[in-house]
Amino acid sequence: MRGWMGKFRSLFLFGTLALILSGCGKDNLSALKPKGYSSELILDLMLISIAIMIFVFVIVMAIYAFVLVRYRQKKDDEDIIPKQVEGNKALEVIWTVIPIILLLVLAVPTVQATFDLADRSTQDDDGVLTVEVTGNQYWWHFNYKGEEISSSQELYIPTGERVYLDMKASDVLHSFWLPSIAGKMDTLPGENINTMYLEAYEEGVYWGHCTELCGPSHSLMDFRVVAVSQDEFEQLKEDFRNIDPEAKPETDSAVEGQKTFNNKCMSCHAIGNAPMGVGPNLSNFANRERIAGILEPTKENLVSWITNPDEHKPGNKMPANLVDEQQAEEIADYLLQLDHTDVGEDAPTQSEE
Ligand code: HEC
Ligand SMILES: [Cu+2]
Repeated sequence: MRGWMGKFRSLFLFGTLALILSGCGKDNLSALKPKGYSSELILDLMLISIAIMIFVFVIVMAIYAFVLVRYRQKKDDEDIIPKQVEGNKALEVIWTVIPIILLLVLAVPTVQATFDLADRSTQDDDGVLTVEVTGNQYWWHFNYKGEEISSSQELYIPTGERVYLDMKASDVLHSFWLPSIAGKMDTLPGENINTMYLEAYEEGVYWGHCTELCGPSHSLMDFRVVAVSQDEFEQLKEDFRNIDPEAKPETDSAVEGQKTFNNKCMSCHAIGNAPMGVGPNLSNFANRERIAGILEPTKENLVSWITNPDEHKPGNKMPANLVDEQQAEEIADYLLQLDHTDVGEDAPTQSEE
């Protein structure tokens, strides 16, 4: 019975572990597969500390095993008291000096990287982009400083150059975590602006999460960073500036949807460049990787979101039942044709394995 239970238990343990670990392999959400300057630097630090830990572990375990075997009590030795040693200068020097060296090997690159990641020396240079990031329960807003464009849930950046982020929160603490490009930075309510920078090496769509428990839908507070070439980024700015919120959609259903949207939804949402509202900016909504950061961008999901957002993100600040089912469908037709730029459409997305 016991044996069977034991076997079952380890099977269960390994099964669970395998499940948990399989969640760690997403290409575009992994600190272990860096695609940017900061994440590469951070991975190097992790590898140095792991190497040092393994080194210490192996040496200590080797000595431990050696002592266990070499100095164990032998058959006829019961009455013998071994030679008593009180202190050994050489040994003490060794086990003080070696850890100091190890700590230095760890400290020097860590301090260097800390200063490097906090560097803002080029932020005010010409042509350097700063994005003002705001964390909200449960969505992210991005305002491209001096560019007169803004976006929500999805941040567009050019590859191969530093983009600075000036970060804050509108309500409670959040944390912006973008493991494959950079690290993690808290966003604080109030006057304190935290900063970091992103430098993506490759074009692509990178996934991010909020990592500061901020309410019931904290775990659903996702965002995407779309890195495009510098030329495409120029094009994107142009396209975004030209968004006309009043542009007439092609189908009758979408035209109706636009009317209802302008009546019932514009108090919180914006299309085109506008200061941050109560809800996300929906410019270019049709190009989004996800609805509300989490849902596959299908019409069905969108209608379901519009009629009952709370079902998808408990506790979020969008009211339910503002419109009936048919109006929701018309609005969905309208929103799903807000396709104002081709930029980023062919950026490689996360491999779905
Ligand atoms: C009281 C303000 C408010 C009103 C009115 C409102 N919304 Fe929202 N809406 C929000 C907030 C806040 C969110 C973000 C929810 C979240 O992700 O936590 C949101 C999210 C959304 C999203 C997902 C956005 C994204 O970035 O992917 C859609 C789509 C949406 N709303 C559509 C509508 C429609 C359509 C209406 C009108 C019927 C509407 N909203 C009315 C506040 C509002
Ligand atoms: Cu959050």
